[in-house]
Amino acid sequence: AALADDLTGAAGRGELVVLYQPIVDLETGLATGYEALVRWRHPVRGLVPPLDFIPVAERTGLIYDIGLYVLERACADMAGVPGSPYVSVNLSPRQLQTPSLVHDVLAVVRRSGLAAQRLVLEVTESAIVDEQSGIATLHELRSHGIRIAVDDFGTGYSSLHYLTRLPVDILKIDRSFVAELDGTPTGAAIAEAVIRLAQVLRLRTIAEGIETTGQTDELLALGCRTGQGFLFSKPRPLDEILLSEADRP
Ligand code: G
Ligand code: G
Ligand code: MN
Ligand code: NA
Repeated sequence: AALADDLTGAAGRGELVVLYQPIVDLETGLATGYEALVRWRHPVRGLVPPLDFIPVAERTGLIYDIGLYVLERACADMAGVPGSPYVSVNLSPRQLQTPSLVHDVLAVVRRSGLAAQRLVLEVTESAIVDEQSGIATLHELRSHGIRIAVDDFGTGYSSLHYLTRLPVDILKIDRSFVAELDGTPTGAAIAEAVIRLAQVLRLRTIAEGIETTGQTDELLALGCRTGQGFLFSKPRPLDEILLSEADRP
C-alpha cells in the first residue's frame, strides 16, 4: 500500500510515537524544556523517520490531525513532570494555514492541564512569511501565553527587517551553523550575528545540533545559554529521560 494510505489512521492505531530531546542550560547541563519529535512505528516498514512521512502528511493534509495528536501527547506527557519544564512542538506550514488551528490548540492545551506558558510552538520562517494569515495566527496564540520559536533560523527567508516585526519569542539557531562553530570563522560569524540580533530584538536563542563541548563553550562565549543536541541527548521516550535524570548525583 502507498505510504499515504497507511498513514491514515496511524495515530488512532497507536503507531505514532513521540520522543523528547532535552533543551538544556548550557552552563549547568540541566534540562529546561524538551522538543517533541514524532516517529512512526509502522507494522511492516518498521520505524519511519519524520523526513519520510511528514512531507507526505503535509501534501495530503493528514498533518493537521497528526499535529494535533502530537500536541495532545506532548502536553499530556509534560503536564505531570516535576520542575514544570516547557515542551516545544513543531508546527507545519499547513497547520498554520488552517483557520481552526487556534481554537483546536487551545482546546487540547486546556484538556491536558498544561499551563499555556509551558508550551512553545516551532514554526519555520517560510511558513510564517509565505502566508499573511500566519502572522495573525501567531499573534493570537501568543495572546494566550503560548510562545513561538522560529525553527531552523537562518536557512529560510532572509529579510532581517521583516523579522523585527514577527510575533516570535525564540530563535532556534540552525544546526548547520552550530556544526561550523569549531571549524571555520564564517560559521562562527553567522551564529554570532544571530545571537546579537536576538539580543537587540529581546528574543531568546536556542542552538540546535550541539555535538561537541567546543561548540558549547563557543556558544556560551557568544552569549547563547540554551541548546540541544546529541552531546546532551538524542530524542528519547520521556520515561527513559526522567529515569536517567533521577539518577543524576
Ligand atoms: O527527529 P528528526 O531529526 O528526525 O526530525 C526531522 C524533521 O522532522 C525535523 O525538521 C522536525 O522539525 C520534523 N518533525 C519532527 N516531529 C515533528 C512533528 O511532530 N510535526 C512536524 N510538523 N514536524 C516534525
Ligand atoms: O528541524 P528540527 O530542528 O525540528 O529538527 C530536529 C532534528 O534534528 C531531529 O530530527 C533530531 O533528531 C535532529 N538532531 C537533534 N540533535 C542533533 C545533533 O546533535 N546532530 C544532528 N546531526 N541532528 C540532531
Ligand atoms: Mn524543531
Ligand atoms: Na531546527
